[in-house]
Amino acid sequence: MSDCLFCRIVAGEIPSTAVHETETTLAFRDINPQAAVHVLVVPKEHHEDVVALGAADPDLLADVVATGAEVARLEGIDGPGYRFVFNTGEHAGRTVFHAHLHVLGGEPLGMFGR
Ligand code: D5M
Repeated sequence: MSDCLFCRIVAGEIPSTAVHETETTLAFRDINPQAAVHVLVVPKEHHEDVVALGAADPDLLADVVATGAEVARLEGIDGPGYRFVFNTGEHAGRTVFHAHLHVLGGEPLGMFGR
C-alpha cells in the first residue's frame, strides 16, 4: 500500500529508528514518545488493524507479540515491566491504519482511562 505510512517505513521510503527486525516484523521508535521507552512493532505485510490481522493471519499476530517481547528484552524493560497497547478506532485515538503494537515502559506508567 504505497499511501500507507507504516508500509513506507517498512519499505525504507520514510526514515525510522529501527530497534529490531525479523522476517515478518519491524520495530522502530515512536516519533512522539509517551514513555521513556516507546517502540512500535508492525507486521511488514499491510493489515488495517489488530483485529483484521488476527482474523487474517493469527501466526503473524503472534510474531508481532513475540517481537514486542524481544524489544522489551533488548530495551532492558522486561524486568521492571512494560505495557502492550493496540489502539482501535476513534475513541482510542487511533491515527495510523496499519496494525501496530505500542511497547511502552522504562518508567512507572499511569493507569488506563481518560
Ligand atoms: O499510534 C500511531 C503512532 O504512530 C503514534 O504514537 C505516533 C506514531 N508515528 C506517526 N508517524 C510516525 C513516524 N513517521 N515514525 C514513527 N512513529 C510515528 P495510534 O495507535 O494510531 O494512535
